Amino acid sequence: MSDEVTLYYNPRSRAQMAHYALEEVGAPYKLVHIDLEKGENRKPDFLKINPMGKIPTIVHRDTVVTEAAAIIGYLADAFPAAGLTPALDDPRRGTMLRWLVFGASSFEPALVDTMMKRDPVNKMMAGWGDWDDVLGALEVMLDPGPWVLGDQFSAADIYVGAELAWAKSFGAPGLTERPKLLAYIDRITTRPAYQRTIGAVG
Ligand SMILES: N[C@@H](CCC(=O)N[C@@H](CS)C(=O)NCC(=O)O)C(=O)O
Repeated sequence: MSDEVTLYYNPRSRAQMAHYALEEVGAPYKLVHIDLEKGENRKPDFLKINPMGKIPTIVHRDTVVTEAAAIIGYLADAFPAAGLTPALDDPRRGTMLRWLVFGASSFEPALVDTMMKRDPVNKMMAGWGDWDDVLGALEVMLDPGPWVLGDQFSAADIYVGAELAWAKSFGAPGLTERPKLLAYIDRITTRPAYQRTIGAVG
C-alpha cells in the first residue's frame, strides 16, 4: 500500500497547518485543491470523506483523519523518523499531547472569541477559559523553552506555533506585550518547512 498522504487543501485555510506538518515530518504527499468559494467541500464526494465539509482532511493508507491537531499528531506518529513525538512510554508524550490538545480545545476557540469580539463567556463554564488566560498558559508552556518539550521540537510546536503565527497575522490582542511568545513565533516562522509552506503563501 502506498505511503503517500493525500491532503485536501486550500492555501487560505487551516489546511496550511497540515501542509506545514507534512513538510516537517518528511512524508510523501499530494495536495488536492478544494475551492471553498465554489463550495467543493460541500459536494457529496467530499462529504463522504469528511461529513463536516472541512479542511484540512487527510487520507493515509485508506484511513481518513480530520481536525488539524489530530492530523499533526497522527503524522508525527506515522513518520517517526522525523523524531517529532516522544515514545509511547515516555512521560514527555503527556506534555506533548497536553499542549497539542490545548491548542485545539482552548487556544483556538479563545482566539475565535477574541477575534470576533464576542461577548465574554463565563470562563468557569467555557472549557477554553478566556484569551488572556490562554496567552498566560502559553507563556508557561514555553518555560524553559525554546520549544514545548524544551530542546526537542515536536508535533505540539507545529500546531501551537502555526496557530500563534496565524493569531499574530490577524493582529490578535495581547501578543505584542509578550516578547516570549513573539520570539517563539519567530523561531517557528523561520523554520525551513514553515517557509516552504505557510511562509510561501504569505
Ligand atoms: N476543527 C477543524 C476546523 C477546520 C475548519 O474550520 N476549516 C475551514 C477552513 S479554515 C473550512 O473547512 N471551512 C469550510 C466550511 O466550513 O465550509 C480543524 O481544526 O481542523
